[in-house]
Amino acid sequence: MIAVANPILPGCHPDPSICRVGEWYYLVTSTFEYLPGLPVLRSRDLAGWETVGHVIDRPGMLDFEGIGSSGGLYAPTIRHGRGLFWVVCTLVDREDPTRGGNFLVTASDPAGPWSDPVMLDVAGIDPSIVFDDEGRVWLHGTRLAPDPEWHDQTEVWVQEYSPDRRVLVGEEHVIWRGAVHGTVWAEGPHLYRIDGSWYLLAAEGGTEFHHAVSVARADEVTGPYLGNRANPVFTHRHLGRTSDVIGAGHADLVQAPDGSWFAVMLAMRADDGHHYPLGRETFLCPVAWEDGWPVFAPGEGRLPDTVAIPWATEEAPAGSWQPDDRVAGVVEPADPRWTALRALPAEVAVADGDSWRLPVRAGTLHEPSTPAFLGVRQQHADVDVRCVLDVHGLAERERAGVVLRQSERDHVAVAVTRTQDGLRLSSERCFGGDREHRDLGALSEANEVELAVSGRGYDYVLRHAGADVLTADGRELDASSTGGFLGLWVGVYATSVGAPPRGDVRIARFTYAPARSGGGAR
Ligand code: 6LW
Repeated sequence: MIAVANPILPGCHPDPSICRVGEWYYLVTSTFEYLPGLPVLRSRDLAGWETVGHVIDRPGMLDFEGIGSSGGLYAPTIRHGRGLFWVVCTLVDREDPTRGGNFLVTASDPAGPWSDPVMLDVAGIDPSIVFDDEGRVWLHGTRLAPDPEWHDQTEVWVQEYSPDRRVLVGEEHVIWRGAVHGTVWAEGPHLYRIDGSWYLLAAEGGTEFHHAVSVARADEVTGPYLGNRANPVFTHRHLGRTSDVIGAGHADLVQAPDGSWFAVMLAMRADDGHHYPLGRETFLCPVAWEDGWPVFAPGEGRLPDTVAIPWATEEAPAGSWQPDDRVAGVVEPADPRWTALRALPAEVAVADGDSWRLPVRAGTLHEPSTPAFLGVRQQHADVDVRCVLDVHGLAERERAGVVLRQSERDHVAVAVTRTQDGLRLSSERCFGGDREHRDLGALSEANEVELAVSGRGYDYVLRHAGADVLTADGRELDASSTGGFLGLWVGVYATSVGAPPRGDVRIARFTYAPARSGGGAR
């Protein structure tokens, strides 16, 4: 038996969805504008998780061109039924609602390959899928109410899906608008068939501080759904701002082989009760059934710091995404943590032995293009990310550096630019789209430069050759200040700032090291 520390997936892993097939649990989370999209993690014990693949991992599966930060891939659902794995999800363009939409993919192996997406002709977000006793497939999801009684009122719909015709069929039913009168964003719905009843689990209150979980029950999949009198059955909002974990919600249920139940859900570690630079993370919560209803964290009523898993015997396996010293160190090109913006890492960079060669691109970090960028999630509040860049391949007026990124509008960076007279160091601070670029002087000529980003709670320092260059306040870069849905990423970028690109930069070494074991914000 081991006690699993929450969050089970630290760093930006929001909107978790889980299912179990035989002895394996599978889990997916949202990835927005980062690719590969929708990591599929598996575990045999709910304790150690390893990435087995990504759902969106081939060029051209979906069009991310121009999709701004915190658009892209929203809350996915993973299920197994009719002999297949199914993932339903939404591609969101916040600027252009006519693009993207809800889609469905299937795979016989959750490691992939996943099918090309089948686009679904239904508006909204947070789709989910359930199979009835006859094997019929029911899709459900959330959308803004067409006739709202209050702002941001949503409704949950359910409709049958024909796997043969690949379309929604039959009548659509609106089954839920949240448990609380006046609530915003009843969303993230999941339907379950349990002991002869239908259960609806849904988030409400919005995915921030007021997030909550409600549950309802029906005899038929199409309703009517009767809410539990205890709704919302789980939330941290009543704990106030002195709680170091806030925003718990968007839960999904799973049953273990021994009959016990668990939920995964998102929540944020916020030392000051407001700000969470690591984003929305995945937490595990024990669930009991009482009088036909699920009780989350029974007897405790809040996400536990640790969850006892009777059958877990091993710590996280190597290569897991968990805060474990064994994942510290060099992040090799084959590491599943690498992501690029709106394109796959292999579309923007070339793996060359144990380093990446990153050809310069004209795009910068400021616009929703596909820049030359490769980065990883910040998963620990206290962390040191160091990289050695070989800049001898940079052409004149080209720049390469490290960035601590929330979005196009919000990031800080330190970079090296090749000029006629040699290399120059510069810094960039972007908040709310306002940019401050500073030239910091000439550097002595060298092929390799060492740049670093260190975080200690809310305090960030960007360094060159071990010397502090720039500081940043994580409270100004987190989603509660900037808007959006993401945690911070640390990456390398290269740009010719609009000019035709000619050169490249080599990421000779990139290390990610938690600064203290456990790595938590608390
Ligand atoms: C997710 C939805 C939400 O789809 O945030 O505000 C979205 N609510 O449940 C992105 O994580």
